[in-house]
Amino acid sequence: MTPLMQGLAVEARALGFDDVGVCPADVPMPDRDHVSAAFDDGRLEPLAWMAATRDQRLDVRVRMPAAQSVVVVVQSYWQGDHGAHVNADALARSGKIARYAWGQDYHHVLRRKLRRLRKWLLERAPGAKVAPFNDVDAVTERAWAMACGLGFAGKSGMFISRTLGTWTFLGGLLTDVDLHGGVVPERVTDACGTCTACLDACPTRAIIAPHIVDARRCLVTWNVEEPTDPRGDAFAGHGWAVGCDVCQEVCPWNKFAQPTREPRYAPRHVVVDPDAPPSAADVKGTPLARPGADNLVSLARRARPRSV
Ligand code: B12
Ligand code: SF4
Ligand code: SF4
Repeated sequence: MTPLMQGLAVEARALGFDDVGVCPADVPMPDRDHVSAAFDDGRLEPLAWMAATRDQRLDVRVRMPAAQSVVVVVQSYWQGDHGAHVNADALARSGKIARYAWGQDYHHVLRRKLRRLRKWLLERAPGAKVAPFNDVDAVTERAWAMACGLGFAGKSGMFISRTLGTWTFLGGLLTDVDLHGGVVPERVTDACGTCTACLDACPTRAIIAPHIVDARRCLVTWNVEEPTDPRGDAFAGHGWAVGCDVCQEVCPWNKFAQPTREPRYAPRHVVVDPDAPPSAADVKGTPLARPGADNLVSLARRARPRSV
């Protein structure tokens, strides 16, 4: 790691990121063949927008040919269980919202912080190319978090930090500045051991084998990404109106979860009550805008079919 990267890491932590790492952009992307296979086997088929950027997802230098470094940041969003924020009656009659979607949209929060990190770097490396990425950008973030030595991908597919668990968002910077000084970080070895809790608990058997999530079966595909697609009706909501946290709730690595330091993630909505759903104005600026306010009642009904 160069002195410039050491400074950037201090800045990243001051901005509220909980971990940060860097690696050379030309290291082979971890799990590249597995990501490629997910496209070939049709597991990502409902997410048509991904196929259009397949090449970039397999190689960051397609996105930025001059890239020298990949910086990855990790931010905890852990705020406890649903029961800590809503009473038992409301919980029983409502569809649950996955924890990532309780507060302000993480895309807005991370993007703002990453833009500030980019500005910090540009002040010290004028004229450099620096491209922030987060979620919707075609960078396979879990793979690069592993390449930066920040953790490993569990059998659930989740990126697991040994110090933060799984309740984290990822993002980063792609840049033509050499921030690694030729040092390739040591990888964190897979530490699932003999545990199979996530495979056993997944309500739709979407984790079809260790490390392999079939997006065609994952609840999140049908209650966030494609909420109106009739194919989603094949899967009951299993209590979840938006997203699903089951494979994280059972993960023993989450005993290391750290409470988020981000006030903008303070819970606004933790359940969708089908009799009192949030309005379009209520969900503006939150991840609930993705499935859309118009779909929340039907998603809550699918989550709790007997309660309506
Ligand atoms: C498409 C997508 C989805 C899809 C498909 C998920 C999937 N597992 O493929 C759907 C809509 C289902 C989804 C669900 C969720 N997502 Co999502 N999603 C993405 C997105 C945009 C791309 C992921 C991707 O490329 N998938 C293709 C697969 C093949 O790649 P991968 O998931 O990265 O898998 C890695 C490993 O599992 C491993 N691997 C894959 N197959 C195999 C096979 C073997 C044998 C081995 C050894 C390894 C291996 O290789 C990959 C790279 O290392 C990323 C953001 C991004 N730009 O990367 C967010 C992202 C992965 N999602 C995120 C989150 C939070 C979620 C949910 C938890 C949301 C929720 N609570 O409702 C769930 C978790 C479901 C799960 N168990 O994975 C976070 C994950 C953070 C973390 N700590 O891991 C990300 C990084 C967004 C972000 N910026 O924070 N997601
Ligand atoms: S998010 Fe839910 S449905 Fe998707 S893999 Fe995890 S437990 Fe299964
Ligand atoms: S629940 Fe167990 S098998 Fe699944 S990711 Fe966590 S440690 Fe690994």
